Amino acid sequence: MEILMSIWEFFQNNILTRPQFFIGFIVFAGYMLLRKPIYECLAGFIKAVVGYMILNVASGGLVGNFRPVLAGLKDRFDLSAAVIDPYFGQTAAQMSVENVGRSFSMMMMVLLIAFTINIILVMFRKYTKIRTLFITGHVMVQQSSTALWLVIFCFPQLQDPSVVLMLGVLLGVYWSVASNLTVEPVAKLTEGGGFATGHQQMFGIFLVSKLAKKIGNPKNSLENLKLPGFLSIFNENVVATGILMFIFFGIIISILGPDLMHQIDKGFSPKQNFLFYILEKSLNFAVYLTILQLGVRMFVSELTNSFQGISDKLLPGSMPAVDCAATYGFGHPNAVTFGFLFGAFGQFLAIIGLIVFHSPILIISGFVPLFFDNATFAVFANRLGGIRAAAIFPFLSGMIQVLGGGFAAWYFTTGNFGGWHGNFDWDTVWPLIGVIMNHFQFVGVAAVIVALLAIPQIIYRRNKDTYFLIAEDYDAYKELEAKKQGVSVDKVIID
Ligand code: ASC
Repeated sequence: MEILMSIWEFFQNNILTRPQFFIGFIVFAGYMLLRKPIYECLAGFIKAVVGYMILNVASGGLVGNFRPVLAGLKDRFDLSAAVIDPYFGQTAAQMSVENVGRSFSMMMMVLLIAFTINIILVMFRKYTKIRTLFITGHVMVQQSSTALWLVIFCFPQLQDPSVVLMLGVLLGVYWSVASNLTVEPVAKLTEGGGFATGHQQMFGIFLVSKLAKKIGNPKNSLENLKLPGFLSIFNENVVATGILMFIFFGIIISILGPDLMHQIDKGFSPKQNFLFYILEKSLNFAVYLTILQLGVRMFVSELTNSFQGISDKLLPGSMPAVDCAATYGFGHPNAVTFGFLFGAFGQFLAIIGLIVFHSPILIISGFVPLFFDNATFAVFANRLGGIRAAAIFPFLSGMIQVLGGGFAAWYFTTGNFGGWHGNFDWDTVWPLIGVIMNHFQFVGVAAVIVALLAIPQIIYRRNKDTYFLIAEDYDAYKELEAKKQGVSVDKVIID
């Protein structure tokens, strides 16, 4: 047992929570299975690892740069408000767990069990219909933390081993089922990119991809937008992002004022002019988005090529579920910015609503849900429902994030410690799971697990002929769809 635990600890510290290596080893193994020469396997490993690390630089830069700016609003207005952001949520969950005298270190065991459950469900995919392995390590840590508090909140008497076991199963089932929901939307967006999304808004991606075509028209997408006159400069992503963020963060940073900014941002040198500081900070957004796209392209192309080896020989019809940002390289670059801004409108409107209606809890926007969830929704929505859908869904999502997150921070009391997880699934599906667990106790947990496991079964039953094919061989899937539609492959409509 002890040896097993130290192997797990090694794996967890060096690979699981460093997804670049996880992806790198998957690429290496994939190329080996394709019988590529060893030097090509090694080259693939390095490109995948470096690509993922570039993505990390970008998302870390975005988060590090802009999270304090939004959270600063709380200090500026002296609010006792909860920040809806997974980093704040993780801290609040840890403080909640420790506040009732329980050990937070259980979280790591939860991670082990949940990950094992995911592997088992994929191994038995013939019966479970689960095609995805969730490998976004830092997100898994955040989710285990919040979910640990939910279980302790609902079952205060339950002993540690039972907490770990029950939550491990519940979370493992959620990772498997939710990431599996993104297989079709991601495969269609990326034209067989060979991955799914394993992040914090998987139910949201599924919903958006089901509803987007009902709301808008893919012909009116950002790709086809022709802006007249001077507005045409907005067609260029760096320009559009730069200008929009200068306005957006210009307003927020001006509200915070230079004194507070000096306190919360050590990078703001006392010698720097405030306006130039705002300009630099805002344009950083465009810098990181450009870097992000570069990293994504690099690791995704390696993953796509190499995963053929794994899905041919090892786990047919399976794929890795990775960071949501991996999809950004496959949409219009402006969709990402668009989603962020409309998400912000939705969030701000809902926050005003909380103030006006004297909500028992106040919420401050967190950067991670605001940007990463809504940018992701816009990328999917734009493909299927054009600009209209890319505006409406992030806007609605923004409102849902504040209202659902506000409810959760109040109901599960993490608001007392200043935060809640805040990403889309954690403002919708998880508060619901929590309320069910709280009311119906063990029966509730069992019902949730059964309901979750039924989802892939239902989807499978609806698309028996293509269910595994779309994950295994996208070209063959397209051919089959073309045959069904009675058209040639280049005319087939995949929506
Ligand atoms: C998260 C989180 C991040 C970002 C990043 C996006 O949920 O914790 O740091 O999203 O994964 O690329």
